[in-house]
Amino acid sequence: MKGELPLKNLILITMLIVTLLLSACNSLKVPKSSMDHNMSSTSSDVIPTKSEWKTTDHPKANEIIPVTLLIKDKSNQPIKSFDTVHEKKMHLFIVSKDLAYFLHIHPKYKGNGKFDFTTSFPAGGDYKLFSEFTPKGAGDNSVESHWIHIDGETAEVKPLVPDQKLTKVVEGKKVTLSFDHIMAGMTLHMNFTISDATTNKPIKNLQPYLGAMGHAVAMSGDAKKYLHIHPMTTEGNGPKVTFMTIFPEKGIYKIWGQFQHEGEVFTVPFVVNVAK
Ligand SMILES: [Cu+2]
Repeated sequence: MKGELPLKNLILITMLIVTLLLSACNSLKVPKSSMDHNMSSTSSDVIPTKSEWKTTDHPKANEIIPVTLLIKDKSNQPIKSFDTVHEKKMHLFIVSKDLAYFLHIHPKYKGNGKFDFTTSFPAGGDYKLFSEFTPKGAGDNSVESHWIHIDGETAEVKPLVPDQKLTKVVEGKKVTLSFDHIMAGMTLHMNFTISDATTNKPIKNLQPYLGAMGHAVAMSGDAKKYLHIHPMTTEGNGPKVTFMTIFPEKGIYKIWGQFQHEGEVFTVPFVVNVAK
């Protein structure tokens, strides 16, 4: 009996290591394909897609605008089934060209590759729409993006300037962003630490939002690179939520963290400079 113990321990330890490695792999879901839209068709996990976007002629600011998009495969056939990822078949992000405006919505699936939604734009100008979805059978999500021009008075263009201080107060929450390092092309950890802005007490009762303890989206200053990042652990409900990602290139990025607390979703933006 005694002689079996070390072997049993060895098996247990091996199993533990394997489990840890497997869970590490799962959490290492760096959205490699979505990092660079142009690269998505070369990733083996990603099914190449095309998209067709339709909206009203000359859409105007502050009007409700219907948008439909059709997702097709590379031979122009509609893709008919999609996986539900983070509770939705499609996640859609709308940003103004200067990244000052940000919206995260979920178009409705109408079948036969077609999604639709309505939205309104706060001012005239150019906006970029990023849709993220996973065709059934694909190992990773695809991203289709589209620029839309909105008629109307334009908002003042705000230049993107990296934040001097990575602490912000948003909707009664004090949020601090920190990194283990912030260099392009290397896996990094990005932490959001959230406390109550009035009492300064750490918030430990964040709620899952779309199946994760938080979501983060990052875009390069030119709105070309798009990253949708999920937390690497769903353990605990705050105050610290850690994300893992890779910024594909150096430069200025805007990051929006989204979290849910007491039934309300709040969005906290930061602008950072990613070094080479
Ligand atoms: Cu979403």
